[in-house]
Amino acid sequence: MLRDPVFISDLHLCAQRPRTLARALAFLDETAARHAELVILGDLFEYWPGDDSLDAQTPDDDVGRTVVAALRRLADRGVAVSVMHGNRDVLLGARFAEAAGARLLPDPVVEQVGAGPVTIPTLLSHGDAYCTRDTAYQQFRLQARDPRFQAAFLARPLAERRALIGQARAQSEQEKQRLAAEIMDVTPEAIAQAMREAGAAQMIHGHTHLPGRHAFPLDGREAVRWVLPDWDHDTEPARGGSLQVVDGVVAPG
Ligand SMILES: [Mn+2]
Repeated sequence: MLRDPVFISDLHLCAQRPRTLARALAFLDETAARHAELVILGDLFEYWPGDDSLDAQTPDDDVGRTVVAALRRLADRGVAVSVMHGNRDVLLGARFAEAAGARLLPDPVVEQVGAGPVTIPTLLSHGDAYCTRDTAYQQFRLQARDPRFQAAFLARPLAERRALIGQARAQSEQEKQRLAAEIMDVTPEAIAQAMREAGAAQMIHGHTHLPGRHAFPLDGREAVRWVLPDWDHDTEPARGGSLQVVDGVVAPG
C-alpha cells in the first residue's frame, strides 16, 4: 500500500549535472513536507558501480553519498522511501538501501496506490523490460540482472567496473542514435500483457523519457499508463517532474 505517494524516476544524478542534483535535493526536501511516501522508479543515478562506491572518492561518489544522506533525512522525517532499480543503477544493493533508509522494490511490482479511502492496484516498473522491440538490449538486460553475472562483476576492482560501465554508456549513446524512436519505446502488447497478468488497470513507469498519460481499452475496460519524465536541469529547456495522487487519481506533481 502506497498512501499519498510521489513518484519520480530517471534523475540520472551524477557530478556532471550539478543543477539537476541541486534541483533533486530541493525536491527531496519539499517532499518530506508534502508526502508520506517517496517512490523512485529507477535510474536515480546515472550509473552505480556498486555499494562500495560509498567509500570511494571520485566526484560521482560524493554525489552518491549526498543523495543517500538526503534520502536518509527524508526517512528520518517519517517519509517511507522506496527505490526500484533502473537499467543504470541495477547494482544498488543492501548497503545502499540501509544507508538511505529505503526499501528496494522488485520490478515489476503491484501496489495499492491512493491518497484517501480509494486505492487502485497499480503496476509499477522502471519500464525497460517492455521495450521488447530492442532485442539486443533485452539480451543485455537479462545478463545485467543475472545474480551470477552481478557477483562476478562486483568482484572486479571498483576502478575497473567504472571503466567498463563508461564503455557501456558510450556504446548505448551510439546505439540510441542508430535505433528508431519506436524501437526504444515500450511495446503496447507487452504493456497490455503485463497489466493483465498483474490485474492492474493502472501503471506507472519511467525509462523512455517520453512523459505522458496513455489511456487504452484493456479487456473491456479503460486502462491508464503514466510515464514519468526524466530530469535534466543542466540543459535548456530544463525538464523533470513527478507524479502524485490527487483525489485517488494520478496527476502530474
Ligand atoms: Mn532507464
